[in-house]
Amino acid sequence: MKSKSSAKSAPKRVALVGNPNAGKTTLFNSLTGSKQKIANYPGVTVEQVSAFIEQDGVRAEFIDVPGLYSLDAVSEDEAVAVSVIHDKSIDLIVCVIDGSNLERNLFIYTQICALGRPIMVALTMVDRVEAKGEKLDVEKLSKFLGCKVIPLVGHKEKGIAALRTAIFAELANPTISGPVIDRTEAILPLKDRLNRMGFDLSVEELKAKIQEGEPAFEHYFDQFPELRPDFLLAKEGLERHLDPSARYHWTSKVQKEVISQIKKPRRAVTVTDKLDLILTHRVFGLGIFVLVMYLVFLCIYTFSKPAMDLIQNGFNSLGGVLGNLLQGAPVLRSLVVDGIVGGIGSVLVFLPQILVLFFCIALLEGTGYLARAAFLMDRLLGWCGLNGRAFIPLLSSFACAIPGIMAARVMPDQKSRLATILVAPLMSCSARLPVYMLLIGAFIEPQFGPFWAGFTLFAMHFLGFGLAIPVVFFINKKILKGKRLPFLLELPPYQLPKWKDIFIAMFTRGKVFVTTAGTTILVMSVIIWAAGYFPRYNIPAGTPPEVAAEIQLEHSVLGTFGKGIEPVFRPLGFDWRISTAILSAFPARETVVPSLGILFSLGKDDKKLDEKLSKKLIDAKWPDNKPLFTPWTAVGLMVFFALCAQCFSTLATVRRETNSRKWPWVMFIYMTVFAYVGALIVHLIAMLFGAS
Ligand SMILES: Nc1nc2c(ncn2[C@@H]2O[C@H](COP(=O)(O)OP(=O)(O)OP(=O)(O)O)[C@@H](O)[C@H]2O)c(=O)[nH]1
Ligand SMILES: [Mg+2]
Repeated sequence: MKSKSSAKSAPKRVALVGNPNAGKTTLFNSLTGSKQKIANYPGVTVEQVSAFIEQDGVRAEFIDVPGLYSLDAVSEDEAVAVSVIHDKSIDLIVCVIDGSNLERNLFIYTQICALGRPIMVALTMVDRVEAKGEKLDVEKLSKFLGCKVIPLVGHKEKGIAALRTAIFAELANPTISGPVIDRTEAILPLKDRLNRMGFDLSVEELKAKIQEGEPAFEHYFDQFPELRPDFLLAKEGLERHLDPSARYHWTSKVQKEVISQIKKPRRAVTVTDKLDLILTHRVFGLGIFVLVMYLVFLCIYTFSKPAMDLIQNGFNSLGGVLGNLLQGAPVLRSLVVDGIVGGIGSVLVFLPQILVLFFCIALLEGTGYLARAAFLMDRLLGWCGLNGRAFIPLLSSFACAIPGIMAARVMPDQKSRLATILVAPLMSCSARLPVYMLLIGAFIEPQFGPFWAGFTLFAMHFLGFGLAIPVVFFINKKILKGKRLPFLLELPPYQLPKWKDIFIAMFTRGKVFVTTAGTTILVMSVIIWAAGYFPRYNIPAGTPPEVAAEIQLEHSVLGTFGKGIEPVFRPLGFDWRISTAILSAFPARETVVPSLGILFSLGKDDKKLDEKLSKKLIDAKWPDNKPLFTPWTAVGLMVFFALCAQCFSTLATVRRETNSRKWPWVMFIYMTVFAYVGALIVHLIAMLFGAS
């Protein structure tokens, strides 16, 4: 049989550890074919991730961990990495060291080495070393470090094969680390004395005896008081926690020894400094930041149109074909055409926008601009407790609150972390995008043109952010009384976008969006459809189909329920259909789109199948024949969705991250109140202007 013996033995475990932003995840993805998030700022990876690969019959588990600067963990993500380093079941530690920042990156290496674990080094960013006009002597470095060193250009996969081979070779025959900084010198005086007294002990033997802490050995020096000072010196020298200055001294010595300037730096290196003069400028920097954000929303609005139309037409034809096939079975036909195809289709048409949004965010994260944005915001808003460390989680919450809330793990201060978690969902995530796009496309753009359409989209995204400022201020002052920690975020060098990383970001999020459409939204659509279709009402023959559909819907379970809750939402200017759609969106916000779709088209004239949902909303009427939606109603509904906490997954994530039931409730209640009051204010303003 071909079965390999190794397949039965436990897989070997390999951990990739090192400084934040050193390129660990880039290596992890290349080695294992995974699709973990990569971006150009410290603190991207916040949890432990692993994947298995096999080479020559040896199976190995590769583990990617959050980055850390030293073994003294202060935040939760660092604690994860430290526990992996101390985990005795790890067979090999691959210390990932950024060659262009050698001195600083070697610090953690000196600490790991003192643990006496199997170790090797992956030296990344050698392309940046070259760009600086420097030459790094890899062999010399390997001698200093006392282990194997593999030079790499992570994102170009240069050196990956060599790294893989070296890892498996080390697994078979590991190099055990010892302290790289020689502390045995402290033993020498004692050794000399003992040797002179006729005790022939080597440095190693003496070291072992002192470190074992054998009482008999220590008492021995009571008999020879003149030896005691030398013994204490040796003991202290070996045991003392080597202070950081000694480590820095060593790392800077190594840097000087292995790196030499051979050429002038390439222009690209100085570009970072020049760009930062403008982009982190007190005034210009902020202006550019606002402009960049505006451009992002303009791109989302304009670039996705053609793809959207394509998907829309695809779903319409699918509905048409299936409708014809199921001609003989009206219930099934309505379920498939109105419920399933209509429901999922109405959400999936927004996939292009989601992808454009993620493209833009990945671009900002990948070039290194996001770290600057955090820096700017810290300067602007530090006073209210939104410190710089909070901004990366908040800025990524514009994509999705869940990774944003998890990214708050990098915050060492638990109180600020909680405050950040509580406001993260106020940032307008991608799931709100379909809601905005539908309403802006129907009520803002046709009447006010593309400029105001882009502006509205921008304003909806700004709203939650603007509200987060007083909320954090209040939480910090009144509830948590948090203190402010100084903001220290390393600003990584700017770099050109790495298309592969951007693709990964778009792909993963696109997948989540489509999966949600195929699961939660599918289920909710079917429920809404069924509640609107049953029970069948006896409509007198001869009623026009449009009116018949209306009567049926009003007498269905959905209609009865909707009319029941209408008074709650009536002050916001919403009728029972909008109210029902809002409630149906509790599991996931974007469900409101198919719900509106089903509510406004169920059983209507089939010939209007290819009519857009926006058209149906425009045509919707109050019983007194006034249009249901004015631009104000649309804005009110958007404000509601910008502020509400309708995302079950987010609440579950908050429950997990805060380890309490209280905080998700606090979040849900305060956001719902905000949403309601926000929409109410919009409606009152509309009435003031006589527009409603
Ligand atoms: N020029 C250059 N860039 C690299 C190299 N390896 C990685 N990068 C880039 O460096 C940035 C950081 O890479 P990541 O793999 O996310 O770093 P990480 O160590 O996992 O970072 P954390 O998860 O934050 O600890 C990304 O923008 C990568 O594209 C390299 O060898 N050369
Ligand atoms: Mg990472």
